[in-house]
Amino acid sequence: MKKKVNISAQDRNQLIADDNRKLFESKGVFTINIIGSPGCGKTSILEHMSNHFDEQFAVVVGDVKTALDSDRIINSGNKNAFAIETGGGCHLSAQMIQNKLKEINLDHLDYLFIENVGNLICPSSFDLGENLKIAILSIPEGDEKVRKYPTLFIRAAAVIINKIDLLGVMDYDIERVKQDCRVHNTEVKIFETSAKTGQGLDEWYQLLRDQRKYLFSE
Ligand SMILES: Nc1nc2c(ncn2[C@@H]2O[C@H](COP(=O)(O)OP(=O)(O)OP(=O)(O)O)[C@@H](O)[C@H]2O)c(=O)[nH]1
Ligand SMILES: [Mg+2]
Repeated sequence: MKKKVNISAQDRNQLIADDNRKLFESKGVFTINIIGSPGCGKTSILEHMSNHFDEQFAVVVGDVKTALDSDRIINSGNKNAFAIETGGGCHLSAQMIQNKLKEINLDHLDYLFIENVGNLICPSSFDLGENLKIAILSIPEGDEKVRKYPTLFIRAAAVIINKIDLLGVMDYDIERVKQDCRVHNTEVKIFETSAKTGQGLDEWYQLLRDQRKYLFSE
């Protein structure tokens, strides 16, 4: 008789994430898990990419409800955008991504961007099979988020500080925020961007190209 093996939800998520990653890598798709507070500018940056990042990419957007953000991305010119409604869940899981992959043709894609549910806590603990986890902060959120929500910043390889166009009108100590990020990860790459003006996004796009080249030249 087969013995039932109980594994935790986290372990099960990890097994599926590893399968997702193997699939992405076998197709040459570099995958990015984007995590940040509600309203920090995740979708706005992806909209900017539709017109300025000259590579083949698809986007999966997780929200508790609605397909508003994937519709925005489609309207900005990238037809390869897909919504996942979590129905209440505060983060995406590897299983949700695996299910959504049935609708996405990975052949000919260079990148897959996953916009996680707006939240600084839960999404950071669930691997989706990505090659790069990035955190997005924004100036109006205040400059203590890295100190208050460290889990994400321990794991993120890159941090985008968005809405940099608002720096002059907010009390925001950007140098201290960068120091706070480096306490958790001395190697972290930090970008100052504005999805509104496009400032700093070319540097972010270059990092994506460099990282993909590095992964697939091994
Ligand atoms: N001034 C300024 N506003 C921005 C910038 N980026 C985004 N916004 C605005 O911020 C608001 C929220 O932006 P979204 O892109 O929807 O943020 P999000 O992180 O995708 O939000 P959720 O999906 O709800 O978590 C919108 O009104 C954007 O126009 C920026 O760089 N500068
Ligand atoms: Mg969004």
